[in-house]
Amino acid sequence: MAKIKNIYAYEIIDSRSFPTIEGRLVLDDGRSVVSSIPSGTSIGKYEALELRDNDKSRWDGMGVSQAISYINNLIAPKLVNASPLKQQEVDSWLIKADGTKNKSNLGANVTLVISELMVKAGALESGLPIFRYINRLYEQIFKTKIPLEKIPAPIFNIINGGKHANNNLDFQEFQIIPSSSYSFSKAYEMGVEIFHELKRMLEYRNANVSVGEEGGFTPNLVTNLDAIEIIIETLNQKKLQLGVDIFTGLDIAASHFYRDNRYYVKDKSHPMKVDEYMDFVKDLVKKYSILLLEDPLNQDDWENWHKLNESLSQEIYLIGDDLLVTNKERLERAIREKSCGTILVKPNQIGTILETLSVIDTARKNNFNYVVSHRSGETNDSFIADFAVGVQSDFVKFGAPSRGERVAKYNRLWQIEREELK
Ligand code: 2PG
Ligand code: MG
Repeated sequence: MAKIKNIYAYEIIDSRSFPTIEGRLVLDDGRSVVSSIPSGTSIGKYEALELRDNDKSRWDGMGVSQAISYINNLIAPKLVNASPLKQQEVDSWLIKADGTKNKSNLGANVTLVISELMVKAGALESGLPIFRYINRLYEQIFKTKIPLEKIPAPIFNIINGGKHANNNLDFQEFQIIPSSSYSFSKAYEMGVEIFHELKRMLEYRNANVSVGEEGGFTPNLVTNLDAIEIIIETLNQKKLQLGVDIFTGLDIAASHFYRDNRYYVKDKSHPMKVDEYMDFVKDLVKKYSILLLEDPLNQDDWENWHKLNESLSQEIYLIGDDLLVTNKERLERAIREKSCGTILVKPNQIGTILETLSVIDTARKNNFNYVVSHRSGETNDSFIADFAVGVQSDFVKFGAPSRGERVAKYNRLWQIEREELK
C-alpha cells in the first residue's frame, strides 16, 4: 500500500491571466498526481475565502505565495507517510486546522488543492478512474449508493455578459441546454454547431464575435432580451424545437446589478423595485421557455426568493449560486424556507471535497437538485468533470464549448462516455 512521500505546490497562471495554485502529491512508489485550483470573478458574498497575497510588488497583488508556503511548510510535512486513502480524515483535519466557517485562516484554495490531490491519489492507488473513486467515497462516507448511470447534461454558456465580459449586457450567462434525452456526445455536437451558427448570426449583424471569460460571445446588444432573441433565432435557424430538443437558461447573477433596493437592467428605462423586477423576470421565463434560472435575485433577499419560487412552475430549475455558495447551512435554510429547488455546486466555494459531498448529500436527501459548476477562472484540470459524473449531477455547467480550459472538461466527459462508463 503506497504512502504519501511528498506534497508541494507552486504558482501557475489561470485562464484569466491570474496566478493560482497547482500542487503535486508524490507517492512513495514514485507515482504522482497533479491538481490546480479555479477561481471566480463574480464571487458570492458568502463564499469561502480565497487566499491571495495582496502584495502589489508581485503579480499585481494577485499572487498566491502565502498560500503556497502554507501548503509546503505547514500542511505537507504533516501528511508525509499518510495513506492517500484517508480522504475523510485529511479533509476533517484541514477543516479543523483552519477553524473558521469560511476558511479565512488557511484559504479555501489551500485546503481544496490538498483535498483534490488526496482524491486523485486515492483513485490512483485504488486503480479506479476519478469519477468511480468519488462515487465510492460518497457511498463510504454517507452510506448511500448513487448508481452511475449517465453523463450529466451540459449547460453551454454561449453569450457572456455581466462581470464575465466588458460588453453592455447585465445578465452574466445566456445558456442553451440540449435535452437530456440526447447522449452527451450528441449534446456536445449540438452545442458546438449552435455556437458556430450564433457566430454567423452575430457576424451578419456586424456584432463583435470575441469571446468572454467562459468562452461565450460578448456582443454589444441594446438589451438583455436582444441576447435571448438572437439565441432563439439561432435555434430556429438550426431547426431545433425550443422546449423539446433544446432549452434556454440564464445565470442572471442579479446581486451584481442590485443596489439601493433597485435592480438596474438595460431592458427598462428606470431602475426597478423588487416587485416590478420579479414580474419582469417571470414574463421573461414564460416568453422564452426558460428552463434554468440562476440567481435571479439578490443574494440576501431570502423572502423574495421564496415568493419567486412559489410563483414559478415546478418544472423550472431555480438555482441558487451566490445565494447558497455550496454551503450546507445556507442550503438547509433554502430547504426550510423553500427558497429554490436547485443548488449550484462549486468545490472552491467551500474548500474541501468532504464538505462538497456533504452538501450534495443534504441536497439528495431533501430532493433538491444539484448542478456541478466550473469557475470563470479555470485551468486545464478536468477534475470537476469526474466529480460531476461521480455524484451524478443533474446538469454540468462548464462554459461554452470553446477555449481550452472549458473543453478540457467537456472532452473529459466525452471520454468517460466513450471509454469508461459502460
Ligand atoms: C457563476 C460562475 C461560473 P464565477 O456565477 O455561476 O459560471 O461564475 O466563477 O465568476 O463566479
Ligand atoms: Mg452563477
